[in-house]
Amino acid sequence: MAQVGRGIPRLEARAKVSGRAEYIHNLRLPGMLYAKLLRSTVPHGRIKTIDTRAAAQMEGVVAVITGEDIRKIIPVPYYGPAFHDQPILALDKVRHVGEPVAAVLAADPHVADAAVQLIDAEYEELPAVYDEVEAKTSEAIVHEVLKPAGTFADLKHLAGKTGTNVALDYHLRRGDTEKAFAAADHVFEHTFRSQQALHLPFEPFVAVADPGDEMLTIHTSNQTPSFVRMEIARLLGWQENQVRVKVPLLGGGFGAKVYVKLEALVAALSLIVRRPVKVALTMEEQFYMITKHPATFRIKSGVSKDGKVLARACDVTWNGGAYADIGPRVCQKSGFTAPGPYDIDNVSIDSYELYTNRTPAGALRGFGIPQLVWAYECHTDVIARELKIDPVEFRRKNILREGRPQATGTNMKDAAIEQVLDAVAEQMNWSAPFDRGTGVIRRGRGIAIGFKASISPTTSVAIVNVSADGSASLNMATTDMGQGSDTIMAQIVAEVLSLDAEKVRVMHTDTDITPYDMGTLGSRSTFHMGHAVRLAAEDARAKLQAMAKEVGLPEGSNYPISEIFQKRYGMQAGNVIGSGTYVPTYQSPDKKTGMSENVTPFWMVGGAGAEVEVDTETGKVKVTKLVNVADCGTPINPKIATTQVSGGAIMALGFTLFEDMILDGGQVTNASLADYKIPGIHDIPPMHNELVDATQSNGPFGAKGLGESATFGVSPAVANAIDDAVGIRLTELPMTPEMVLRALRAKQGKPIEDDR
Ligand code: MCN
Repeated sequence: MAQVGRGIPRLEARAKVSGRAEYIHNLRLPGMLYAKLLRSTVPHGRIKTIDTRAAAQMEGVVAVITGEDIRKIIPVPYYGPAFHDQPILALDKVRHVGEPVAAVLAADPHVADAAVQLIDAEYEELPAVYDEVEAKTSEAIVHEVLKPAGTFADLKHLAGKTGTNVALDYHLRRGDTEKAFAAADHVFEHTFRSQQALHLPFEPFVAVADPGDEMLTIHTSNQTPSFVRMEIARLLGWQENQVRVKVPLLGGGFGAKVYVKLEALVAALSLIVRRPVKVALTMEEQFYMITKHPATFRIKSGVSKDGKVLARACDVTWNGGAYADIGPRVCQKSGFTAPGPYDIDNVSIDSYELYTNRTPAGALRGFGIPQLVWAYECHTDVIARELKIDPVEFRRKNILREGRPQATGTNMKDAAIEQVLDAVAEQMNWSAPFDRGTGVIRRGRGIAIGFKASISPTTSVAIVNVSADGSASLNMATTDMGQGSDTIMAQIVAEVLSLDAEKVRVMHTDTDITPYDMGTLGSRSTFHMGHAVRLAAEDARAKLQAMAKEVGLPEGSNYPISEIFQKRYGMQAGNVIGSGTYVPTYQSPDKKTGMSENVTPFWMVGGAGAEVEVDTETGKVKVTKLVNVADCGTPINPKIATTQVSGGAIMALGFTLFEDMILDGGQVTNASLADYKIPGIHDIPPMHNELVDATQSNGPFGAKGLGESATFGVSPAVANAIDDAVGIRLTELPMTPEMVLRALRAKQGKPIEDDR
């Protein structure tokens, strides 16, 4: 029976609903201490003193540790995937409110918490900058010196800069935009902004470090265990094999738990006290760890009178916060898709990653793409309306089709953009008349489409171990954070070895036994690890076939695997081990022009359609229908794949209508789930979630990534629907009732006075 394409339940479903599934928050080790953190109260300042005496004297406190204590065992205690800019605990300076400054260790977490209150830290405050555009010219410099990490092939070009807040600038030039703007019948220019928001996995960040003899084990809720091992070994000056990283299931990650988060801290603390140490953040502390980039996007298009986009200039400024994390990659990888999935001959892109004194920003489900689609799909809709061309027709006219070059020069292949657009339009019943209402409640509808390149080049390695009874287990470092990777990888092994997927055991990451993977991020696992797993299973199958031949079984016969082992070893004994490594081909963009003939192994495509009701008296927007369509090539597990679409869309709906990290003088004023609202069950509209019938020709079994695709189009689809309903164009996220009402009143010539 075919295993790929089966909509089987998740392999771990029973363990999850019965409470037996393994999570780090439940882990307790003998002699383990809990660490609680003192966090900076100022957004930017020089550390004058940290008085830990009172805390250290409190009964039950084992140690109080500062950055200077860490420096004694790790002389250069800075980490990061792009720049080594982040200290394990603040050193010399603090750069955002909430930055960890000191840690108290105690066997009782409540004692540690109470002792934290006794630490007295004094700072000399420095001028701070919060806005990404202001940061370009601000006198306030967040980092005096920058040291590129040099870890990843695609970030090798990062330069150490001084005297500026720019972490990375990326530029692309194609054709001649200025000439094309001059020749165009119409030129449109808009600026869109998006807010700082949070991942908020329901399992907050947590890690435990357990020191051994010249050896350290880290148990962590993390999406990139192989990187964690490398980075901790680098910090300690150890060999990789002296660090063991174990990752069980995650209660969500959404990009927050990539690279090093708490791991360097627990490692350092545990090595100082020579005992296991756990750091488990509260929900509130998540506001100070990692966020979604706020962005300002200036977009300008030259359009012919019949609606062909002739030129587009994109200027995107990303607010990376206090530490770069993976922001430079967001700036570049997402930056080059800024003109949208459109066939435009003349394009210029300038994309800037800025340091500011906010909580750092990194990867959040979509890796910058939702911020871009928000801008280019609102802009596209305004143009279509101004030119009185139907928004679907306008997009069809300009869409990037198979074989045509994207802005970078890479030819489009297997990107079902038009199919996604058509499916959204069909599900929205676009060609039928639409009742916009007449009274207080007005109705409207809108659509949007977006696309994303995959991160490249990256490596995945897998091992398939076939036992003598014919069962198989899979060793890989992909983290299942809820997206269903364990299940679909088992399906791939089962497909190749003609087993039932339910019989394949997937080992959770333990870097002592699971081989390297770049990370569970950028929706890369199904494609990259999927290939590595397929290759490992094929390798095992080839070895089994060779063994069958060796014991004299006729070629092509379908003897059960267990019988081949029986014949070979005379009993139930032995193993067959297959391994597979996958690295796609890639050409890095030219430094000057930003061009590349092979910038990504596949394109992800997602589209959304929204119907809304706008209450013109209160500004409240109710989404009454949400259509989400994505192209994932072949779905390996159509049931789980569809939940990826609904989950992504609901998350995006939160960023569209509610979620916003509010800052006042650098202080986050809504750092709790009481004040920061994510969508509840009542906010979820009737939804239609669909995967188009497509194949990724270079993908494993025709598959490619999907985990982020449904986040792309929701915000602009809702904004376009609001415009359709009441004729207002919102340019900032989230679109709260207050924003809507202000815009409505401004349109009526009765603006609400600003009392903020
Ligand atoms: N899938 C499939 N067939 C395909 C593609 C995908 O069946 N052709 C299904 C599989 O169940 C697969 C899942 O979709 O496990 C996602 O696959 P893929 O797009 O390859 O993404 P990754 O496994 O690399 O997961 C990462 C991706 C990202 S980047 C974020 S962020 C994210 C996401 O997936 N975070 C999630 N989905 C999430 N889902 C949950 N529940 N929780 C998160 O934190």
